Formats: sequence, C-alpha cells, structure tokens
Amino acid sequence: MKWLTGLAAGLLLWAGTALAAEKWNMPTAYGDANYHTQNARLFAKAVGVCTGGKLEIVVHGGGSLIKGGEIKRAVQSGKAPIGERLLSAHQNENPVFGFDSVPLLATSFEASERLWRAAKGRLTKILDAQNLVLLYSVPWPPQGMYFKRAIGGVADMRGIKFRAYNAATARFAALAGMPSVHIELVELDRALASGRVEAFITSSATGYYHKLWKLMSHFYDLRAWLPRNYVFAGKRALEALDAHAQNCLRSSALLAEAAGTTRARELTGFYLEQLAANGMSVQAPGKRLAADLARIGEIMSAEWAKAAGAEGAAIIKAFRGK
Ligand code: PCA
Repeated sequence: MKWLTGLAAGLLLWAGTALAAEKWNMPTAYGDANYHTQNARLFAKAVGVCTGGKLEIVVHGGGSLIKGGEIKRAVQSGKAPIGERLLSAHQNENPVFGFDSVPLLATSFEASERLWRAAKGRLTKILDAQNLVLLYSVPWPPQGMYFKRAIGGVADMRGIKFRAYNAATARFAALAGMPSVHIELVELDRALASGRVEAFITSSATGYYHKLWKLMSHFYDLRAWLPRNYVFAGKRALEALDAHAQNCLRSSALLAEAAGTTRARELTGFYLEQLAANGMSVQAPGKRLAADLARIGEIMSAEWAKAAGAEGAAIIKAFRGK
C-alpha cells in the first residue's frame, strides 16, 4: 500500500506542477505610456493566452524593477528570465550591437526593416554565445535633434551640454564639440530641469512622451538612424519551459515584432504633429546642418566599419543586397 500512497502523492505533485502558472518578471527601461512598453504588455498577453495562463509575464516598465543599464546582465545571470533593452546600449561590449546607430545608413522604417533582417542572424548568434535568446525587436522613430534655439550647423553647437543614450550619440557630440553625459530616458526630465543637459538626439516619440516643448524650442528632423529595442530571454529560463510554452514565446514574439513596428510607423506622424501643435519649430535640417551631419556620418560610419570588422561588413553587404 505504501507504494500506492507514494504514487498518488507523486501524481498529485505532478498535476500540481502542470497546473501551476509560472510567473516571469520582465524588466524594461521605458515608461508605461511608451509604445514599446505597451507592446511588451501585448506580447505578455499573447503568451498568456497561448499557454492557457501557464506562463504569466509581468512587465515592469521605466526601470522600476531593474535599471536600464543592468537589464542585460540581470537576464544573463538569471536574476530575470526575460527583459527589454536598447540594442545599441551594448555597442561598447561588441560594436556589432551598434549596427542600427550608424548615421544615415538606414533612415526610414522600410530601410530599418531591411537592415534588421540583414543583422538578425548574426545578432542571434552573438546573443546565443552569451546564453541569451533573441525574441523580437521594434524600432524607435527616426532620430532628430532637440535644441533650445535655432541651429544652422555644427558651429552653433559648440559647448552645448548634450545628453547621450549610447556610444553613437556620445561620439556624435564629441565630433560636434559638445560635452556629453550619458542619461537614461527615465532620468531625462530631471536632467533637463536642472540644466545638466541642453540638447540631445532622440525621436519625436521621446519629445511627445516627455512633453519636451516645455523646455525645448526646436526639433530638427534629421532622420539620422532608427535605433531598436530588443526583447530577449535567458537561455536556461527558456529551455526550462515545456516545448509548447517555448513555441508560445516564439510565436508571440513574431506577433509583437510586427505589431510594434507597425505601431511605431503609424505613430511617427502623430508625434511630429504634436511637437508642432505644442509650439515647437519642427523642420528638416537646413543645408549647412545637413552637410555637417553627412560629414560626421561619414566619419562615424568608417569608425564603426573598422570596429565591427568582418561581421559588420557582412551586415552592410547583406543590407545593400550585394
Ligand atoms: N528614445 C530613446 C532611445 C532612442 C529614442 O528615440 C532615448 O532617447 O533614450
């Protein structure tokens, strides 16, 4: 009889584990209103529906659970099973991560999508070697510059205190003669209010979510590049799931990438309209600014190509279809 009780207990335990919902905390760096965060919630919902509630993903926006700069390490070390981060934030670790922030390489959503397809395979491999699984990626709108006054070209930028969010923005500042400081987006409002920073490169989306018209007067729609966020899981955490749940993660990721990218594309016009409607001057760069940007872009492209070596060259080659 003893073995029967043991079996019954074992079966009960098995049934219990099969029914118990697993909870995954998902740290992200951007605010709750941001479409990236909303899209992550959509992804979480899709995973929940697909797994019949067996895998519950809880999104923690705005660096509230883990700060932006620590999310990748947290997922690598198993502290969090999944997370979202700005891809180019890791450019210092491996130049390939900065493929999306090479000035004037891909300046539209359409080009950004092609560049992503060209880079995705290599990135998947790099992340795999770090025990991470790439799930999906969504771009930010094209990057432009915010200032507190009209700017004709780089000569007018010298000495302005600049906020950087990755290696490329810091390098841009250096080439334009602006002292820069790295500031996460969730800390931007405070840095602006205290006068620590006076200008930056970012998207129309950032301008809208942070009501930048309160402190900034000019947005130059440079369309310099479209940086990406990506969502990734820890390999161990993912492999500990049953095959069905793993499939749910992958299929929901496909959905989230398509939905988020479409949303970004659709919202861009609205963001730009809102900047103007709230009193900002929104304009394409004038001749001098465009020429300066092209010059800096050439320097930065050459630097990136050199640093990213054969892997970078392969991405560019695939992107250009040669
Ligand atoms: N917003 C993020 C990254 C790119 C963007 O448009 C930021 O400013 O930090």
